[in-house]
Amino acid sequence: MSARPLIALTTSELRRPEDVVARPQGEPPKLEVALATLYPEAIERAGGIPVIVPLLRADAIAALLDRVDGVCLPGGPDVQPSAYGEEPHPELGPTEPRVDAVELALVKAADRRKLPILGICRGMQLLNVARGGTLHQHLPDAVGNDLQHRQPEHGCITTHHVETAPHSRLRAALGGPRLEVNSFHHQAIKTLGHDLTATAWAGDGTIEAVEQPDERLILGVQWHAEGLRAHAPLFEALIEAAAAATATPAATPRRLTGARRASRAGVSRDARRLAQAAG
Ligand SMILES: [Mn+2]
Repeated sequence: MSARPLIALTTSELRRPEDVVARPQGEPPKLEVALATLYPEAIERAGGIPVIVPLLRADAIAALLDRVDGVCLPGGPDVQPSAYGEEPHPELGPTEPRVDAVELALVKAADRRKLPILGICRGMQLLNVARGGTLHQHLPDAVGNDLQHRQPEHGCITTHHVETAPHSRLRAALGGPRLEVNSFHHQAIKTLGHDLTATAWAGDGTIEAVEQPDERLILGVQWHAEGLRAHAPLFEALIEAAAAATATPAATPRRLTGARRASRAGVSRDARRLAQAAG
């Protein structure tokens, strides 16, 4: 049986001590990383093993990415506009520049290693910024308020639809030209980053999904796919791509025994690490 792919799952939210509820028998409130459990659950259900990534220094990011097979970027706070050369808009939400720096470095390191990436909500926006794209800091300024992109309903409820591009991975994964999605964002992609193409749009023209139009799986969706069971195929696509990226066909002929296969895979992985040591 082949190894289950390891997926680096970043943590984009920090909870300040003043935002943490003190429990009578608990530890005193302190700075915490926060991540909805829906993300690791979706990765595990799709066949991967989530590796939850805290704030790391650059050398640790490189060392981590040498050992994982794919990346998932979750939702979270607004991206600091200085990351794409803009001044803050009055409606900009709270930002976490330290988290931005770690995640932007992680995307660039993943790109150097050609790892598959799935970005969700902020994750898609961050992927776009890492590739040199820009964001609408407050979407109503660009498209008005006819369509509610910040729904009050629970994440398992869909509130608007998107039209998908023909021949896109997105349409292939989820089927059909029209998808029902949830929506929890007040920012959106303004200009696309390099090697990204839009593959879904809301009725008001908002870009709701991006991908890289080549063999490598780079997928971003503006909605919270981790909360929609019908969108599990997006996580399955990530795991499949991660498994394929790690497999080295020449090193794993079918007739090898399990032990020899593991040993060969170890050798090829070490070679891959050496080759990528510069990155
Ligand atoms: Mn939306």
